[in-house]
Amino acid sequence: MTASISIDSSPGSGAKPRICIVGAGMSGILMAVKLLEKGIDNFVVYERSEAVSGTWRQNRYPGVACDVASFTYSYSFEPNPDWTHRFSPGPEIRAYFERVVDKYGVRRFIRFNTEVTAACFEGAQWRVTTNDGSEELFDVYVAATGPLNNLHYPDIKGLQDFAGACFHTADWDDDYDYTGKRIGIIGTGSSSVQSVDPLSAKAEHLTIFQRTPQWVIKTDNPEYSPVAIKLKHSFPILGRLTRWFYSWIGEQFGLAALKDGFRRKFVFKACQSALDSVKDPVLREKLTPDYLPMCRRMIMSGTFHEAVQRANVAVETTAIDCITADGIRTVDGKEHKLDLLILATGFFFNAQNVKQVTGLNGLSLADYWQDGIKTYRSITVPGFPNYFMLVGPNSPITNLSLIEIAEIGVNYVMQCVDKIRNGEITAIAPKPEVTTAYMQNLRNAFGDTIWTSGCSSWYLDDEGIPATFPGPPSEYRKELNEPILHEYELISA
Ligand code: N01
Repeated sequence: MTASISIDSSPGSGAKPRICIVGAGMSGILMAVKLLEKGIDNFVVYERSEAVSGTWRQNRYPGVACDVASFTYSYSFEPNPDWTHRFSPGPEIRAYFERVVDKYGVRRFIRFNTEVTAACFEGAQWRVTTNDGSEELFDVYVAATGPLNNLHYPDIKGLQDFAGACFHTADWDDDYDYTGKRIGIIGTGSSSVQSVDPLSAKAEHLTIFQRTPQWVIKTDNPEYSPVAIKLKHSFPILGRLTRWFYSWIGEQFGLAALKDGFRRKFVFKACQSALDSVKDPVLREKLTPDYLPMCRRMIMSGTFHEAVQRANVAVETTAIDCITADGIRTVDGKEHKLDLLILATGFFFNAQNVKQVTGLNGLSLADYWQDGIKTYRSITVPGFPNYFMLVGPNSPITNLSLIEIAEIGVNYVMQCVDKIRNGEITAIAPKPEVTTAYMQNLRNAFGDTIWTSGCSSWYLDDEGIPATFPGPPSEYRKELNEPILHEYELISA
């Protein structure tokens, strides 16, 4: 395909800076709304799929829901008194984002089915290439690609040989009717735990293949009554108070990960009491982790403990030997015959989703990160001017509302955009030495957290480099309150 260069072809004024947003999920939509709020319409949102809402478009498995309360998992400027549950189901969240996109006039800026395949900083601009071979120039690049959407398929012998239906939780086959089927599900993370109840309610049998048991907190998820919804419409303060309360809970989780004390005891007790509700001691033993609660991401579920005790549900803890045409063989030689195999095996963390990002001096992001991901305050990277990551690596994504994190990031990017508009800067990239010091501080702080207490998780990579933020959200908010320009190199054309 022949490459073509077109500049300023998007809707918009053509005024500088021209902004590229990659991803029309929660954070990309937010970025677009905030630009439009300031009267900036010179931007493009690239979306590789045919629809908005990112993770909520991609994850359609039975039981999918947010494990963060809906009143915090919504934009601060767009409260939704109509949430039906404390933890609303995925389709409702997706509908919320669709509504926001239309209400704020974002849709016309989105290029659907257009994947950014490469981005290269040249002169003082980003040359962005898309899958149709076209190229465009931008002053600012905002990666709104989300931390968890590159599907991880397990490397298990024989996976291709399975003759039944097989799909990943994040690539659900909506047409497949699992009623009366023998189902196997590999993995015990949030996606698996959320789907155990609806799957087992219809399946002939469900076997959960568990490699590592997880701590699951029992969280009731009542449906809000029409009266409660009406009250929230009449008194918006109620929604704000609920939001504030759940943000406060998030802060306590962040603090509990840092320090021993009453907060941690409270969380430990809540996990433990959920396990106590499992009557069969053998099953309880299987489900009991050998690491501390909160070391991995906590799982919230109001249905799991009851569903896992159903007669048609089994938890298999013997390691998988291979997958056969008929099902799964465990290392003890036992054959598990299956009609449907579900891979609830998670994602690759924070791959940035663009195959080739090239910054100053031809350095690729992949090469810069080959020894581990390094960021400056989660949002920028040395050598990659005006490259901003929303909910980037090292942001506090542990059981907090990602929307709150994205709002902090967007506020920071908007301040940088303002500085470009008023001529204060052209392009900025964090100083390498400042970034090195920042990462060292993160590592040091991580040593004092529960996340290093002896478990493997995506919070730390193989080199022990933290992927999340070792502090409560309030501290992160302070860190990204405003850009500290002397910690940046100013780059001109
Ligand atoms: O994936 P996971 P997830 N053989 O990575 C197992 C978010 N989320 O999709 O623990 C056998 O947590 C793996 O085993 P082990 C949330 O942030 C949010 O459930 O590595 N097993 C593990 O059990 C979450 O953290 C919501 O030993 C294999 C599982 O697969 C993140 O998404 C809802 C294996 C993967 O668990 C990911 O959750 C859902 C193998 N070869 C998800 N390979 C909300 O509500 C992997 N596993 C917002």
